[in-house]
Amino acid sequence: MSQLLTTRDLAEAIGVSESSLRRWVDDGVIQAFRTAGGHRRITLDEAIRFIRESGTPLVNPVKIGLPTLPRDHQGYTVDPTETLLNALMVGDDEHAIGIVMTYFLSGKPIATLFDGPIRATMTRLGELWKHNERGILIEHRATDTFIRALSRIRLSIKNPPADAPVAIGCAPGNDPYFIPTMMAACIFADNGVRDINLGPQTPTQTLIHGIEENQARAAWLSISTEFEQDQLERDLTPLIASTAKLGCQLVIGGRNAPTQLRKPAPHVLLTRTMAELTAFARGISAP
Ligand code: B12
Repeated sequence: MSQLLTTRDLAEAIGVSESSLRRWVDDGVIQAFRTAGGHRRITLDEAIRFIRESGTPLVNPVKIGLPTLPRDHQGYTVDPTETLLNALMVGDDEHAIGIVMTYFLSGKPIATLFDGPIRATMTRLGELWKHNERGILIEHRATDTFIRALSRIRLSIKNPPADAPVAIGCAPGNDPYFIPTMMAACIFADNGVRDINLGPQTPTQTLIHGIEENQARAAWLSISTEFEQDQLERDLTPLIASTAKLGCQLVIGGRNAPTQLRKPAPHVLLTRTMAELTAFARGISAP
């Protein structure tokens, strides 16, 4: 997936004429370089950036080396969870990442990819260890594959401008789950908020330092591990107090996030999906 594209490849992928595409290259709308023979070449990452930012539909992904999404017998695209599962079961990470990237470029909001096929695939793989002795191997390998796909998605989203509001977040101490906090970072960046992802196993105090240091307007906490109620309260209490003092909104979500707080606080939002996080991020970035 690191090949260089010709102007014809990209033109055919997005259904425009090659002459329009050459013009966009020459006007600097698409970054390209020239070979020794003077031919324009475009990196796949640049093509992905252009397709997303311009909102141009990807009509023929195969032309840029990406797989097509699965279709039903009438030709309509269908949920790619089964295709992802099949690829991940046999360790075909390139196909799995390709499917994720094609979906990402299909024009649908990224929250639908995160709450939909990626979550569904990981949930199904999480059941495997009960029936299949290779289950844990497959699950760990798939986690790595999705981490790589999400990195690629994040790199394809342009960094919001330096004066955009900042959101910082993580999974708490003793919570090793990487994928959901990466998703949250992508959601913020895609909605015009500068994202700082501190990753899994992050002590509460570290998040508080990060909020202070970056004057973050929002913080997210993704809780996947099942914590004792008392430990969770102990972790959350200083975070809720500090965010209130610093004028920072706090959004808490994840499989094992609390559904309510003992003492509700107006600046804290408990929510469950990346679709809801998208609405929250838009509210943060709105002037
Ligand atoms: C991968 C995985 C692991 C990996 C994680 C690797 C990594 N670095 O990320 C490792 C190997 C570390 C692991 C360990 C364990 N795991 Co595990 N794991 C999983 C698995 C298969 C996938 C998790 C995942 O990434 N899902 C994908 C994400 C995207 O889905 P999600 O978390 O639901 O997130 C969505 C929403 O919750 C929401 N969301 C998430 N965060 C946020 C944040 C905000 C702000 C918002 C708004 C929304 C939001 O949006 C996301 C997209 O929709 C799950 C299966 C499952 N059902 O999830 C089991 C699973 C969670 N694990 C399980 C178990 C048992 C364990 C272990 C106890 C195993 C062991 N014996 O050691 C340990 C416990 C570790 C711990 N301290 O908690 C069980 C838990 C059962 C239960 N009681 O709930 C599960 C359900 C598997 C199963 N079916 O048995 N695990």
